[in-house]
Amino acid sequence: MERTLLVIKPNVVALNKTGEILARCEKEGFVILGLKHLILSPQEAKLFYKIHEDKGFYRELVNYITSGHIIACCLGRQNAIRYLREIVGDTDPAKAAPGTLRAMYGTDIEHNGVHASNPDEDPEREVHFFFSTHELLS
Ligand code: 3AN
Repeated sequence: MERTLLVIKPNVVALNKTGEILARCEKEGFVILGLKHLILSPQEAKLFYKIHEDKGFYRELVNYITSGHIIACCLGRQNAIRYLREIVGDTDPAKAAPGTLRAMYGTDIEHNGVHASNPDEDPEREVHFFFSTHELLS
């Protein structure tokens, strides 16, 4: 079973949509291996998004993800990394296919509702950013 990371971003958590999203993931065959409710500090957020530090939207990205409680969720499934990206949809909610999480819960490209690990950006690093080994079901 492969692992990946899903983050439900602050405005979606505030809308009380966490259960709905986790139920969708389970329905899609994912197992919840780890689950955490937390607020990132600006330092932690900068580290998490370090790969984007030279982008024009970096400051806004850090401001958004630190603006309230988030849910970090480690999900397991066969082909988890690519399958989660499929159900999350395009980075821009306006371009995301109907029924994808970003189409359903995102408002615009800066506030796209959820994060899913990118296969090219070390999903295991992202899982371990939030969870130590003993916190995860194996
Ligand atoms: P994805 O999350 O789909 O892999 P990335 O890695 O290109 O997208 O971008 C990381 C995050 O940065 C996105 N989830 C989105 O919140 C934000 N972002 C990406 N592109 C833009 C943009 N052009 N303007 C504002 N925010 C952006």
